[in-house]
Amino acid sequence: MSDRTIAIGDIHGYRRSLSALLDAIGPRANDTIVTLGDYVDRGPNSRGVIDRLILLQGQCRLVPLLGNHDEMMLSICRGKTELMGNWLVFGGDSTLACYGKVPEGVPREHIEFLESCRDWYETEEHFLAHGNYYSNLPLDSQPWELLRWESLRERQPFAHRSGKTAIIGHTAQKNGQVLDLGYLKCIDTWIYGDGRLTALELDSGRIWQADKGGRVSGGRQAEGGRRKGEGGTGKAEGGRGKAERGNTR
Ligand SMILES: [Mn+2]
Repeated sequence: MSDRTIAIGDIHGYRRSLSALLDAIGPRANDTIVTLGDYVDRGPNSRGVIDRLILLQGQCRLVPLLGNHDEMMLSICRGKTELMGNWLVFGGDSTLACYGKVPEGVPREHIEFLESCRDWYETEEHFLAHGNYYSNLPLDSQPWELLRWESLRERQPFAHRSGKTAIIGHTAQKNGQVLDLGYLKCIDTWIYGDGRLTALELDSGRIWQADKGGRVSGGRQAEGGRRKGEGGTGKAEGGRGKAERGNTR
């Protein structure tokens, strides 16, 4: 069997959904799994998610990216306690509760995991990032603030000049479906709300989804070329994009 590259969207503390998804995928040693970030906050078991990802490192090649929520947690664990109020508002309270309610409760191994996360990754035909990108800048010149923090609701980019398809998370698709613009796929399908956790095999377009209870659907091919703009400029969640934004350039 050929080696697969599989992307997994924003997990946000839903360990049960992640485990169910991984059971369905059945990672093999030569597979590459790229997790798009936002492992923590909002859901019930952020600590369990990081534990499961550390375990996954022994089962396949794991490439974890850093999301804006992971960045906040890491900054606070490194002593930037002035960010604490902000973090708690964004769902950090549920994360902290997993670690004895204090940042000092986060084990060294978990901090090292977050420190090992990168900002983006590329394959022959795809590139992967948490939040957004500039279409006209080379991949290695993208500002990290943009990669981690900017929502598609703030700005929907054009196709990247490399010709590679963008695979991103961060902008929750509240219909639970992958946003597919052809040149860009957003696979944050709102597990912390009413949605699901999504995995996408890049070459085949195969999709798996798990709900909060760990029920898995899919293994089906993606429908190609959904309508342009769908889900990219939602009205209902206009406020969240602003609230989530931590940096301005
Ligand atoms: Mn995010």
